[in-house]
Amino acid sequence: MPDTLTEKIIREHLVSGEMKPGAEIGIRIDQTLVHDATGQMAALQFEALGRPRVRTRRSVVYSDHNILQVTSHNADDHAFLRTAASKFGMVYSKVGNGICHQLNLERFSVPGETLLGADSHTTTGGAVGALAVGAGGLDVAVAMGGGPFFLNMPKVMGITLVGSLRPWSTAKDVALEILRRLTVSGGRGHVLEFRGEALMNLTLTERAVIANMSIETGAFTAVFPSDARTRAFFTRQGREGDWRELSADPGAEYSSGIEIDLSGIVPMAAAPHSPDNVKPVSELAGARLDQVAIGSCTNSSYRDLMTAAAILKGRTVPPHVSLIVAPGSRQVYWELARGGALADLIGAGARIMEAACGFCNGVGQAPRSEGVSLRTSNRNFPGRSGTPSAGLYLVSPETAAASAVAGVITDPRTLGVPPQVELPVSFRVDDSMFVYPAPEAEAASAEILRGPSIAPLPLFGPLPDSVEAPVMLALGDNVTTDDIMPAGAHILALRANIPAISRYIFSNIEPDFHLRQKEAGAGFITGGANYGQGSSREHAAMCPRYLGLTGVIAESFARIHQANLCNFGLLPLVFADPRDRRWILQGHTLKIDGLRSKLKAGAHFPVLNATVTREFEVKVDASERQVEMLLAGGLLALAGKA
Ligand code: MIC
Ligand code: SF4
Repeated sequence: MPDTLTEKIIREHLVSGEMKPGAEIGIRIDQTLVHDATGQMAALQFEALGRPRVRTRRSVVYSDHNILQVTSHNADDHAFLRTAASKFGMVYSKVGNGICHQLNLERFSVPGETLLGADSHTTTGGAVGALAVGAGGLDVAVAMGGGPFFLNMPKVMGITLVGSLRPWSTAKDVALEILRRLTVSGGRGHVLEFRGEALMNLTLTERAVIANMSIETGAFTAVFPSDARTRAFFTRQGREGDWRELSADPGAEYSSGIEIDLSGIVPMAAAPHSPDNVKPVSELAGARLDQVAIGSCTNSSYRDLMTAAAILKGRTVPPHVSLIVAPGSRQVYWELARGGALADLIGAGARIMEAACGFCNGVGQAPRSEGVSLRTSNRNFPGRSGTPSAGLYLVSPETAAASAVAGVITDPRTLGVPPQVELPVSFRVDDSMFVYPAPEAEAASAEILRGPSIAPLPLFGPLPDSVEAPVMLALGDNVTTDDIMPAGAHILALRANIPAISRYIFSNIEPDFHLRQKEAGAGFITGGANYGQGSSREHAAMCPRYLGLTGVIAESFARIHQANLCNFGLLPLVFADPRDRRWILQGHTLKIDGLRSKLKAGAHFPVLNATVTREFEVKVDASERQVEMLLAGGLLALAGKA
C-alpha cells in the first residue's frame, strides 16, 4: 500500500508494534535534543539508567533557555551540562550559539531521520522532512541510551496547500489560520502532513514556522516533503550531502484532510490568552501596546529579522513602546551585522538581545503589569511572559514591526509595498560554539561538574493499593503545563532541583498550593479536555508527584504530558462520563480500593466521592507498558534504578 511520508519514516524506524492508528509502537531514534531547562533532568536520568555513552547517531545539548545568570544557578547548570555531554558523548552548544530548534535546522537536521527532543517545539525539524517529535526528558534519556521511543501510531492529516501568499501575508499567518481552524486540540492524535503544489511557494524557513506551531494544535508533529526548496536550504548551509529527496508515495491515503488557499490568508493575530484565539489583525488595529518582541524559535530566522529590519529602517519606535529583537542563532546574528540590518534595528531603538529564547518564556523582558505585548513567538498562555496580568498577542514579524513603529496594533498592509529580502548565496558557517565530546577512551575518567544547583533525582515508590485523598484543585479545559509549572527566569533557574522548584507548582493559580499539597500528603487534580497542553516540561509531572499528588482525573490528556505522568508514576485517569467533572468539587474526598488490580484490568472502575457518597467511573489512560510503570512508581523505578 502506498505510504504517506509519515508512515514511510515510521516504517523505516519501526522496532515494535503494528502500524495501526492508536496502537502502541516503538521507533528507533537517530538524533536527540535537550536544552538547559530539560537537559539537566535528562542527563541525571541518563546517568541513573547506567548507560556510559549515548547510542544515537547524534545527541546535542543546547544552552538557550536559562541564560540570564542573575545568580550562579545558570552557569552551574551549564558547567554540569557541558561536562556531562562530554562524558556521555553528546555535542554541547554554548550559550550565545542560539535557540535549539533554529540551530538544529541549520546544522544537524536530516530528511527522513527521527529526532526526539526534550522540547515541544522539536516539531520545527519537520520542515526538512524529518519525523521530529517533542517528549519529556526521561523519554529522551531512554532514546539517548539506544532505547526505542514509544508512541501511539498517529493518524495522518493531509494539509493541502494551494495558491500563493499575497504581499504582507506570511507563514506565521498560515500557522495561525491552521490554529483558528483546528483549535488547540484539533490536531490531537495526528501528524499534520503538508502537501500540494503550493509547497513550492514556501521556503524552508517558512515551512519551519508552520511546523514549529503545529504542536499548538495538539498534533504529534508536522512533516513537509524534502524537495528542491529543502535542497536549496541545505546548499546555503554547506550541507548538501545531508539532503535527500523524500515525499509521500503517489496515491497515499490520509485519514482526514484540509485545504488551505494561501492567497486567502491575511495578517492574523492570536489574542490573549490562547494560540487559537485567532483574529485578523485588521480587527484589532489601533489597540494599545507596550512592548513588541521579535524572535523565538518561531520567527527568528534570517528572513524574518531582515524583513523586520527593512520595515524599521529609518523609523523610530515611539516612547511608550519597548522593542525587543532576539536572533535565533549566531549565524543569523552575524548575517544581520554583515548586511547592516543590525544598525537599522539599533537605529529604530530596538533592544538587541542574545540569540536565545529570552522573552518567549519570561526569561527577561517581562512586560509591565497589565501590559500588552505583541510577540512573534508561539504561546500566549497567562503568565508565560513572566507577568501574570499581561496580555500577549502572537503575530508575524511584519505585523510586529509595523505595530512597533505605529505604537498601536497595525495591519502591515497599510505600509504599502513590502520589503523584498534576498537570501545570501551561502550562509556563514562557523561551528566553533559547538563543543564535541571527549573521546570514548577518556570518557570513563572524565569528571562531571556538579555545582550546588544540581540536586539528586528524587526517588518514587510503588503505587499503593488503596487511596483516600482530597481533590486539591478542580480545573477546566486546556490546562497548560505553564499553569502547572510556570515559566519565568527565577523558576527556570531551579530546573535541576526538584525540591526547590516544587514550591512553584500551580503558583499562578494558588501561590501556596505546594504547602496545601504537602500537608494533604495525597491528592487529585480534576480537569477538562486536553489537560497538560503546551510545553514538554516533565517538572509538571515530577513536582506534583514529589509533593505527594496521586493522580489527575481529566476528560483527556495532551500527549506529552500523559507520557510524563506515567513516567513518574502519577495516575492519568479519564472520566467515563465527562459530565461527572461538574459535581466533583475542590475539597471532596475521593476513595479507590484495589487500585492495583483495577489498573491491570484496564477497564472502567468506580471511584467513590466519599464527601457526597456518590460513585463515578474512570479508566486509566495508559498502555500496558505504562501501567507497569505506574504500578512500580515510574519508569526509573520499573528499571530498578530508583
Ligand atoms: C516552552 O516553549 O514552553 C519551553 C520552555 O521551550 C518548553 C520546554 C521547557 O519548559 O523546559 C517546551 O516547549 O517544551
Ligand atoms: Fe525557546 Fe520559546 Fe521556542 Fe520554547 S517556544 S524553545 S522557550 S523560543
